[in-house]
Amino acid sequence: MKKDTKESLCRFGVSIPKSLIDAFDNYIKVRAYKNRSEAIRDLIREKLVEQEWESDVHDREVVGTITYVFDHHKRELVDSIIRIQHQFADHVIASQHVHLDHDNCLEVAIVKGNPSTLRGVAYKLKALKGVKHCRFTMTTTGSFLK
Ligand code: NI
Repeated sequence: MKKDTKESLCRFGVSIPKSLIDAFDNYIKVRAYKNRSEAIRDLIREKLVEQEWESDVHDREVVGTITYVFDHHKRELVDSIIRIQHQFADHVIASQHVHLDHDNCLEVAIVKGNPSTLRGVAYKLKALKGVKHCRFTMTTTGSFLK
């Protein structure tokens, strides 16, 4: 039997103060949404992904990226980064290194696993001396979202 991939849509009415919907319409215009529906769906998905990362609510597998910029001349920094990546080899599923200039490197580590472990990896990288900036992005495997 062919699997039905098209999910039925549910319509609902919401009462919102005029000033709030005006502000929302401005929000969706700036973000290039064609209509309110996709903007609202995205906001709902965003909150559901946030909930996935609350490990005390769900112990789901999540994915994220850790982006960090560092000076590769700093003593032992590169060794420390590699040590952390090996320590969490089951969680760091890929990484990409870019030489930005003579001194600076940018690396992106793609991480997968339970939320608290991934946070731990990001915190360890961020705390290293010589890491100038570190941004941790939490996203989803997509399995629980439509
Ligand atoms: Ni480099």
